Amino acid sequence: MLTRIDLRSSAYSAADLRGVLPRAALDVDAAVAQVRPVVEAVHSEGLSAVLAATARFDGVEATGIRVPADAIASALDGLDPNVRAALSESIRRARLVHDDQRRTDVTTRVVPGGTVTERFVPVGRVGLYVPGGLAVYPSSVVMNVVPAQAAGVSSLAVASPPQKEFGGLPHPTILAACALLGVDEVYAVGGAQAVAVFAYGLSDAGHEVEPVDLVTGPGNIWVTAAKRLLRGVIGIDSEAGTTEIAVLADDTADPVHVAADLISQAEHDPAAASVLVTASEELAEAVDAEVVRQVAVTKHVERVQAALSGPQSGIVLVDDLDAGLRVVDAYAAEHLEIQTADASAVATRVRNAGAIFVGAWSPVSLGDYCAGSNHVLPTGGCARHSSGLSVQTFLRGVHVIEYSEEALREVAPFVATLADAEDLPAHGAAVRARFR
Ligand code: HSO
Ligand code: ZN
Repeated sequence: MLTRIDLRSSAYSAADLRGVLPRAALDVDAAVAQVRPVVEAVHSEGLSAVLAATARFDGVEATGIRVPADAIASALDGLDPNVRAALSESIRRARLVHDDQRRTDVTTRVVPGGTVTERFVPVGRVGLYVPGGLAVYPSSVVMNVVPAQAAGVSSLAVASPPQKEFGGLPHPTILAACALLGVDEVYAVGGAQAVAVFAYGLSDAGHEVEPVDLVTGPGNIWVTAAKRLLRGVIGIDSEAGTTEIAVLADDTADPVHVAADLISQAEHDPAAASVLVTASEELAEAVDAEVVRQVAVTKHVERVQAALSGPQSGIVLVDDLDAGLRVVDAYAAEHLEIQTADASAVATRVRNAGAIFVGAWSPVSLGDYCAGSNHVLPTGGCARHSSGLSVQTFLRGVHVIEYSEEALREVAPFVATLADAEDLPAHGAAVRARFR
């Protein structure tokens, strides 16, 4: 079922590898052109444009977007107790990890009397986007809200598309997750219009929304396009595209597990990518056979089949583990599983991946829900330069500079020399003026 890409006995550079590895092409720029009118309408016309977009794209006729407090409370009351227990555990573990990872301020004494401190300041107000669409992701509420709260963000709003079958509100499980996390500002709005509301706010009487400083959270191509368009007006986390899993495996891996993991992420979207990288032809055969067997009985068979047979998925055959590591580094998967002998040691050699899942007992699904790690991760090769969502996403490092008179006097000649070298003598003068 999976396409074979045979890279054995070939010597590709990292850049060439990127060209031959399977990857979905997402034309965000084309989508930017399409969302621009929606975003501009929200900016200039406010609520009426939001409601028009909601009617057009979500098929929901609404008079406002704020989800009433009692709807959030009753969503929690109606939540299946098992789901509540599982979400609570997911929150508890995510808090353990994210609270622990909050950076502390660092002061460096550069010279006697001269210090530079990096002070970490939380972003003031954040908008968290939670997708609706093919699947409902209360887990993404957890993954966005927990790091923001761990960072100390004081004002948090969530937006999620209105659902016809739930009276134009976001899915009740999403509302319940908000309630569990203590988030009470929730909007029933999706797509580009949601990002526009976050960026510009709304000033319609009785429907006011404060603009936010930063928008995070995954979304479909329209959400991504709107984030790209509005970046600058707002900060954004990263452009989260369709889910990817790469598995680096050797003949010690269990093909049943590898196939199950490839299928698990293919379940998200027909454009999802599942890639196995191995030097073992035997494993490749066994995984392929297992995939066929398991796909036949999986619930979302059409989606999974489309994802696995698409050009973005496949089995990459390599000469050996070293070549496999070069491939996974070039691919820079959102999720990378290491299912090899001595997996921890192999994992330390990986440089590019959104998150690394080590060994037989750490599947991606664990990280999607309950490992404590974050599941909002860079896709499309962005793991080469970006990190997933974390407490750091919601903090800014501000340098605080404090020098004494003596410390400044001592360094003044160097400042003056560099200022002259850049032909910016007023810079030097600003220092000299203090010592006349
Ligand atoms: N694998 C997705 C996250 C997710 N999975 C949510 C299930 N629910 C992107 O990391
Ligand atoms: Zn997933």
